[in-house]
Amino acid sequence: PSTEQTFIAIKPDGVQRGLIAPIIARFENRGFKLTAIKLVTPGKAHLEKHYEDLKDKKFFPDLVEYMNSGPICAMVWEGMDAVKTGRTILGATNPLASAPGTIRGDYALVMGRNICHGSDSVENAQKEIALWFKEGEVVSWKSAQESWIYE
Ligand code: YYY
Ligand code: MG
Repeated sequence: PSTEQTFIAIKPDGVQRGLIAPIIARFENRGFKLTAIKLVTPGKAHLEKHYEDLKDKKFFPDLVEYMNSGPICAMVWEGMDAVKTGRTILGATNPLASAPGTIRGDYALVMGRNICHGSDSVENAQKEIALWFKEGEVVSWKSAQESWIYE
């Protein structure tokens, strides 16, 4: 099976609204394997680094303030096509454009409270995992379900 990894973070609104378990369930139920998880408040500088590609956008200060407004549940999920499929599970950036059945399409209405983050490329996933997790916090393990999820 693929060992592609993606960085998924439940943003402060998702944590405050009690959506950690339902979001985790969607990734688990699909067949992805959790390899790292922690609840963190990493601070402004870290969040600015995480979103550094967006630093010139007009919404950047509000985005960082929102991300800095409470704990974030940071995770690494592993499995086949994890990056692209993770984005599909999340839905479109603008929740109003997200299909029902996606996390944003089921739980959110506005872009500045869109519940969760997911890496947009394998390269960015690797960068984000390295930014949010220390060596050793990402656990390599074999799921007992593996042969029932992959052929
Ligand atoms: O990857 P994704 O989260 O779907 O969107 P990005 O374009 O990377 O933007 C990151 C974050 O910024 C988005 O989740 C909400 C916020 N945002 C915004 O508030 N207004 C926009 N016009 C675009 C993005
Ligand atoms: Mg993005």
